[in-house]
Amino acid sequence: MLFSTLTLAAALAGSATASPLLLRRQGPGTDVPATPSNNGTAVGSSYLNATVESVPIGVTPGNWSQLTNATEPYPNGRLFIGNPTGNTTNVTLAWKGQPAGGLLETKPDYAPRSSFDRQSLNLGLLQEMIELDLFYYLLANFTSEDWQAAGLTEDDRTLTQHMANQEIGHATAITNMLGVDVAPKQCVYQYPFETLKQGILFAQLVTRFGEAGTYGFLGQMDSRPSSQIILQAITTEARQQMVFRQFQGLPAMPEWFETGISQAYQWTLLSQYIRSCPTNNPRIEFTRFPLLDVTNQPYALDGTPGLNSNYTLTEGAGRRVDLYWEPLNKTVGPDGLYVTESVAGEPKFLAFIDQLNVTYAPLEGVNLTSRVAHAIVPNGTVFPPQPVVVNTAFVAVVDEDIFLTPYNISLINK
Ligand SMILES: *[C@@H]1O[C@H](CO)[C@@H](O)[C@H](O)[C@H]1NC(C)=O
Ligand SMILES: *[C@@H]1O[C@H](CO)[C@@H](O)[C@H](O)[C@H]1NC(C)=O
Ligand SMILES: *[C@@H]1O[C@H](CO)[C@@H](O)[C@H](O)[C@H]1NC(C)=O
Ligand SMILES: *[C@@H]1O[C@H](CO)[C@@H](O)[C@H](O)[C@H]1NC(C)=O
Ligand SMILES: *[C@@H]1O[C@H](CO)[C@@H](O)[C@H](O)[C@H]1NC(C)=O
Ligand SMILES: *[C@@H]1O[C@H](CO)[C@@H](O)[C@H](O)[C@H]1NC(C)=O
Ligand SMILES: *[C@@H]1O[C@H](CO)[C@@H](O)[C@H](O)[C@H]1NC(C)=O
Ligand SMILES: *[C@@H]1O[C@H](CO)[C@@H](O)[C@H](O)[C@H]1NC(C)=O
Ligand SMILES: *[C@@H]1O[C@H](CO)[C@@H](O)[C@H](O)[C@H]1NC(C)=O
Ligand SMILES: *[C@@H]1O[C@H](CO)[C@@H](O)[C@H](O)[C@H]1NC(C)=O
Ligand SMILES: *[C@@H]1O[C@H](CO)[C@@H](O)[C@H](O)[C@H]1NC(C)=O
Ligand SMILES: CC(=O)N[C@H]1CO[C@H](CO)[C@@H](O)[C@@H]1O
Repeated sequence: MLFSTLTLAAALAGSATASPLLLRRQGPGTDVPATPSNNGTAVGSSYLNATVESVPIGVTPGNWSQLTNATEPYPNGRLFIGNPTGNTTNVTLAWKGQPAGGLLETKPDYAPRSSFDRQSLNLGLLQEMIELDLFYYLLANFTSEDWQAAGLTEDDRTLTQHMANQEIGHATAITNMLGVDVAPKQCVYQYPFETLKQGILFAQLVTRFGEAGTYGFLGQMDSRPSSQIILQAITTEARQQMVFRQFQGLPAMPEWFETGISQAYQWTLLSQYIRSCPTNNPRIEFTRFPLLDVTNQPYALDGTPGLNSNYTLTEGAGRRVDLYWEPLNKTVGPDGLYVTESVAGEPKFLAFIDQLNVTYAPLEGVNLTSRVAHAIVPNGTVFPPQPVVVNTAFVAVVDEDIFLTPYNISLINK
């Protein structure tokens, strides 16, 4: 869907023996003077004493009169500047200082409580383990000189090693939740890249769909204690995704909201890169849809590393997206144990899943024999002026343009 694997046939076996680098002490990189200019003493003043006053734009101190549409200083400003006119305060407490309600468990048990939980964690663990393999692979397969040629430093390699080590922590936590004897184990992977730049782009896309696939189910887990730990892991992975964006010099975060997708979409995107797993690994029960390939997708292979840029890959709204999809009933991996499935009728719309929104564009030029179509990226806002389709958008071919919101997005699979 996101990475043109259908056209990039190159498949590299993941190296299970990738030798880690020695993690050196954190410190200045080669471009940074070894001695801090402040001689190691703290700079700045105490944060406990206020020194300046800041008044919200559009009001004068002491006057909270409601803004009007005409006077709001920015879109929606009238929604959060002014004096509230209602009062919903409820003084019932659970204990002193703690409002009543919430779903706290005082003796949490960090284990799956349903098949939904277990399957979601199985999938999540497969995701952690490909990332673990991939990050080590990028270090083991490409030399310091390769990294330098891509504009990346020894510190960037060290950071990548650190991110691989984070995956050890995440995989350990999920394995403990599932039970060591029944948790899925590491597989053999096939990667669609040859150069380091392509590998970094791939790592960014992998962390992106891992992140989005997790946001899609976290709030639905029967085991809230488990979801808490997954939340704290996926937040770290979101930062990894951003690091890989910055390694490419992409805009750091053009979105206002991160995107959630269903587990089935995550599994569809992930499974193509898993060649073979240990025979007793649990079967993933989420649907493996036919992969969707965007055949005119631009990729950022000419960027230079940086914190942020204005670099735009696409024209956004109005751009034509060309599609090709796999057939149904195709035998697919890992190990040829899955087939592509869907309960959808004839393809009618392209769903753009991005930020808080699922927006649809009519499919044009549909050819069910060659399995191609195209659609135009829709123009809409999340909240004005933020466009809905920015950054890595997820797309799906669907038969109906049903209204969906972030919490019920997995209904799209039905
Ligand atoms: C740091 O220490 C050196 C050596 O004592 C001194 O020459 C320099 O002025 C100091 N720099 C600052 C910013 O205090
Ligand atoms: C805050 O400012 C007051 C007055 O200048 C000073 O006496 C006090 O020590 C300051 N407090 C802190 C924590 O810096
Ligand atoms: C508060 O602001 C409103 C809107 O600008 C203005 O009409 C009103 O006179 C102001 N009231 C005071 C007390 O300044
Ligand atoms: C102010 O904005 C709201 C929400 O967009 C709209 O419903 C209303 O008609 C607007 N009022 C005026 C006077 O433009
Ligand atoms: C809001 O309601 C609560 C509970 O009735 C009350 O204690 C509080 O004073 C009210 N606040 C205001 C600003 O009226
Ligand atoms: C206040 O909260 C308590 C505890 O959640 C609830 O039982 C009660 O109905 C609430 N009162 C109002 C007025 O909503
Ligand atoms: C990036 O975009 C901003 C806002 O449009 C603009 O001010 C800035 O000059 C742009 N940077 C470059 C390098 O063009
Ligand atoms: C998207 O819609 C906005 C607001 O209607 C409009 O200003 C903008 O030109 C549109 N962009 C495209 C690419 O159609
Ligand atoms: C897929 O396989 C199922 C079961 O073998 C069969 O009923 C169905 O017609 C097949 N669909 C396609 C599109 O080949
Ligand atoms: C659909 O694709 C097939 C296979 O490429 C081709 O033979 C056929 O002409 C196409 N149909 C239309 C309506 O373009
Ligand atoms: C996007 O989602 C937000 C939040 O639910 C909603 O307010 C907005 O209307 C949606 N935009 C579109 C174009 O559907
Ligand atoms: C250092 C190293 O292992 N480099 C290999 C990385 O992968 C490419 C593509 O398979 C090989 O050509 C390199 O030899």
